[in-house]
Amino acid sequence: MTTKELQIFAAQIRKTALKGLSVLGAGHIGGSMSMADLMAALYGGAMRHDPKNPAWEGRDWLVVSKGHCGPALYAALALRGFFPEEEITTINQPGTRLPSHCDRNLTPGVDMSTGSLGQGMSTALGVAWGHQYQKHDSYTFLVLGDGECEEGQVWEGALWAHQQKLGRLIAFIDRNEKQLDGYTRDVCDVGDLRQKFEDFGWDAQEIDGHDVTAIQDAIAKAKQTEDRPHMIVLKTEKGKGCTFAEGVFYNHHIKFSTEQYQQADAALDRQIETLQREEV
Ligand SMILES: Cc1ncc(C[n+]2csc(CCOP(=O)(O)OP(=O)(O)O)c2C)c(N)n1
Repeated sequence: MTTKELQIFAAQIRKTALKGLSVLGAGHIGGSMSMADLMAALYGGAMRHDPKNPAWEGRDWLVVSKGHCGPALYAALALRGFFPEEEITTINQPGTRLPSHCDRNLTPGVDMSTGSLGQGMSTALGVAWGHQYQKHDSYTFLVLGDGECEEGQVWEGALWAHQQKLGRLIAFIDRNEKQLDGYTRDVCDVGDLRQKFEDFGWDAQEIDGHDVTAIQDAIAKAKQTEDRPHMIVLKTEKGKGCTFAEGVFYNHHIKFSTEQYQQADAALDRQIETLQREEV
């Protein structure tokens, strides 16, 4: 995909996630919006996948450890054709295949069940180690939250991934500076996460997490180093691109009205139209 196509894909991911959550009028809006551009970069080219064969052996794996942000992942999967787009409106309702938190036994394309923060680090390491042991060339992608990095399990994993030289593990931190109940710096300051992972022996970068091209370039750069795990810290904004959540202090899990949804949806339509009109 071109940069413009990726930007449009990211807006569509936001639109689709909001559409799904609008049925109940509530959900994890903030963290789903902040990682939408990452989902676009991954499913728009950086990650090997086959919507018609989600269990394809040659695929790259994705572990969304901040599993409460399933809606952003489901939106990308629906738009790529892993399941019918209309199914997005069943999010978190009885009998759905799209529960609030990611479940690999329910959703086509979800590689790992997540939701208990910190655990996705360990499961992703297991997947990456398994691929390395079996000499598969698949990459394992992992998405952590910055609040999640307060979990000790993350740092235990950071040590072990370096020890095992997991060069095909590419992790991201959605550094939106907020967690459930406020700013990470006020609750338990995680500091300079790029520097910390570098100190743990990882190849580490920090980039604008809303720049789809920068994300793809950072992934390409990471792939050039084969003997160390990779961390890409994404500087993001919680609620990004959603009119009723962006710039709002508490936007972790929020209720919203049909009118708020319609305004947010219309703003994303305008963004898409502007992108389509632009020359480059
Ligand atoms: C082990 C564990 N403790 C607490 C929670 C409850 N919880 C869900 S989301 C969240 C905040 C996560 O913040 P962050 O990782 O920064 O995610 P984001 O802001 O990107 O949504 C918490 C504490 C949980 N899911 N797992």
